[in-house]
Amino acid sequence: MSRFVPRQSDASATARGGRWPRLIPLLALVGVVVLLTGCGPEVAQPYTTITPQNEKTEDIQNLYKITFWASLVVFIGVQAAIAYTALRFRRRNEDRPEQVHGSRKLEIAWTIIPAVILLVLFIPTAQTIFKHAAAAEAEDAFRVDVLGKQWWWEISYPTIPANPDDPGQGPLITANEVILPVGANVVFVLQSNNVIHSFWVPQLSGKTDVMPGHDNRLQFIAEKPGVYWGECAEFCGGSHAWMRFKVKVVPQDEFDAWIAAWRTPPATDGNPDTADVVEAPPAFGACLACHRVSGTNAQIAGQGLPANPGYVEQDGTVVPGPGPNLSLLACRDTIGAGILENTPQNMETWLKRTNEVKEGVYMPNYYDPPEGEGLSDEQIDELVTYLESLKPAEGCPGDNLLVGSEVAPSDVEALDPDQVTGDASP
Ligand code: HEC
Ligand SMILES: [Cu+2]
Repeated sequence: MSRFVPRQSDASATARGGRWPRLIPLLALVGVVVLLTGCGPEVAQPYTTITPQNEKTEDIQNLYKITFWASLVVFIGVQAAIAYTALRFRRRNEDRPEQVHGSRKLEIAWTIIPAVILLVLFIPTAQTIFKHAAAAEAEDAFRVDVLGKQWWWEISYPTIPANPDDPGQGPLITANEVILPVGANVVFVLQSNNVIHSFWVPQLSGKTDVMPGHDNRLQFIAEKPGVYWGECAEFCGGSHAWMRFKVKVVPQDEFDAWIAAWRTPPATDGNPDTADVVEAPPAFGACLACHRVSGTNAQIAGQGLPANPGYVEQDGTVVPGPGPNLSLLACRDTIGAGILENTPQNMETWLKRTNEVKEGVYMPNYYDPPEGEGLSDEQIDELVTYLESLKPAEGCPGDNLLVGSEVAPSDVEALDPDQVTGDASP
């Protein structure tokens, strides 16, 4: 049976042709919508991969461009061949066109062309991979250890002692915000003892997996002051989507001021009568199993990579593992690795409804525990006041640094250009 459709009558051909003009506005509309998705100030899309902010992401962007243009050439070539074939060999009469079997020329061509395209993509890709892998081994780099937890990040600075007079106190440790001095050649050592996470700051680097039992390294240079958003890019459990972080790149003097402030005891008057933790409300005692505040005697919580809280150790004991280090907590933009903006109101919500706010969270709810013996509203208020006071008197790092990637679209016009110290805009 012939697979050719019988010729239409003239009348129905016209009717069929008549449908197209009506589709054109619809197609145009779809096209416009698709185009619009690419609009808006680029700096306001901190998770986009196509606004590189340092040499490394420029290099990645260049690979992307090569791939894009190569794909475009292939696309146009294929479309042209389809159009040519359809027009040149369209049915003019009942004869079938010449039937051929095999064509050496064609087969050689469609073997060689993809091989060439692959080489064009492979060589620069391999060069870029080796260039940056070598940089991650640099001995003189500024090392930052990143521990992937469920579902937050512990950040420690092995070269910066918590207390220069007492090396036994270990390194400076923080959580969910990586503060860096501008220009630093940073090597991140990525570690996990739970599941696989992936550390990703789209504007500063590609992603690198955070593997249990294997330390991966990731290097980049923080070239411009700015606030860059990152997230966990490997599904790691129920609250994976709320495992976000920020990289705040600040001038060296602000970085030094941040370290000094981190080492300074909190200047709170939360409760001048308690000596337990420097001036912390007594209710904070419940929190000490998992949290530390530098400069106080709240130093008993674990740090580093012990098991997650509530995890049963081999000898049968359940250990409360470490939670985020709360030093200078009020400087963090968010609570719970991005799930709530850091405001007093939200801090109250976090403490009262911890497990509702963040699914599967390893922090117990102390306001309304199953046993019914929770913290009172008053105690929660005290805790909120205390936590919100944990910041340096001179201001937080990056405070005066309204930079591209931090700016929400609606803020763009309101920005005072003189305030923008750094320039993260393309
Ligand atoms: C059993 C351990 C544990 C105890 C006890 C505990 N927490 Fe937590 N806390 C955690 C963990 C784990 C997280 C990280 C949760 C997440 O983001 O997934 C956390 C997060 C937080 C955060 C957010 C920190 C940030 O940078 O986002 C605050 C604030 C906090 N806890 C305050 C408290 C207070 C106040 C208490 C006492 C009433 C307390 N916690 C008791 C384990 C604990
Ligand atoms: Cu994760």
